[in-house]
Amino acid sequence: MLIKKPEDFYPSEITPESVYLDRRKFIASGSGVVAASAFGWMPGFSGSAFAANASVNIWQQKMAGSLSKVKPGDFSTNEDKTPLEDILQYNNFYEFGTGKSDPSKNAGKLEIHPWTVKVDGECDKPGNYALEDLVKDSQLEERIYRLRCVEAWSMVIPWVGIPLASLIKKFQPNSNAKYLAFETLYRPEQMPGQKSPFSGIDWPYREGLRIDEAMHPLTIAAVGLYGQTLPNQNGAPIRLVVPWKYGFKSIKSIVRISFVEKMPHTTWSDLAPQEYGFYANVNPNVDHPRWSQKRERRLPGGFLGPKRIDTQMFNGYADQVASLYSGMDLKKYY
Ligand SMILES: Nc1nc2c(c(=O)[nH]1)N[C@H]1C(S)=C(S)[C@@H](COP(=O)(O)O)O[C@H]1N2
Ligand SMILES: [Mo]
Repeated sequence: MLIKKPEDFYPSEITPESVYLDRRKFIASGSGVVAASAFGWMPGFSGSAFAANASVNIWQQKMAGSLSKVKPGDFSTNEDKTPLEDILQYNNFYEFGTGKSDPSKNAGKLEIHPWTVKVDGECDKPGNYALEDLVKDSQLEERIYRLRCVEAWSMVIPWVGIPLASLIKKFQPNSNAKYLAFETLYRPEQMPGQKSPFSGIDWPYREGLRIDEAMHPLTIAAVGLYGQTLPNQNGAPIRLVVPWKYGFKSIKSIVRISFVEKMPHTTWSDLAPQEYGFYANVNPNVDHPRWSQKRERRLPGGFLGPKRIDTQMFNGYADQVASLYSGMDLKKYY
């Protein structure tokens, strides 16, 4: 199955009524950010879809010290942030199902501690790293970024993370390392979407970046949002965030990072290469074969309906990243 085209989910999943109904469910078990920061994400919602899980609690406790020292990072937008409940309940995470509300329903069982990231390939410090050791002596930063999905909706999310470049430096890539390849966890017992034939995906979910893209100061490894550890449905405990690219590049729940010489295979361009390229830079001038990319629907909608805005070149980050692609034909390298 392909990523849904906008008409497939518009407007049924996004009418103010349905957002309101979902929100009621959410608010019934606590009140948004306040509940979340007082009790942590999952415990605050015990008895609801956001079931507590011991591994989540352990990870939150381990991260509490670093999260209390988050500093504002560079490049943050001052646009209105998308409310927490929308970020928690409108997700793409096919490991938990293809529906927008499947991840919030199904991701509560995912165990995120202990978590190991395997680093291999063209680098001098390969190994199996415990996530806490990777994050331990890093200064966490808040980055309020636009997230633009290829399906033509967008959010503004206050991530907490570390520049990916600072992680990469620890692994000491050698001169053969031209690309990075990333893999998501494969654990069908806790990820029901991996048992279902409907996605068509050859698991694990894979993504990749050119090394200069990976080292760019905008690229982060996110470990939190809204000041807390990452909710499971948003890619706990660690995910990539590449804000000038379509959302599918920002791979969730990473367990492997490989330094490679050749452009790696990636999930969506393997599934439908004519629709999803390796670069996947946000570009209003290059339409998806089945829909326009000129505009986007910013979540949440207003009382009168969806909020539609123009899509910006490189998702508004052209000043920072356009030089990475100088001389490249972006219609060919989409
Ligand atoms: N492993 C994995 N990562 C993934 C996806 C996925 O299905 N599996 N979906 C991608 C897509 S299409 C988008 S738009 C973003 C959504 O991130 P969010 O749910 O945190 O907003 O995650 C991306 N990362
Ligand atoms: Mo997406």
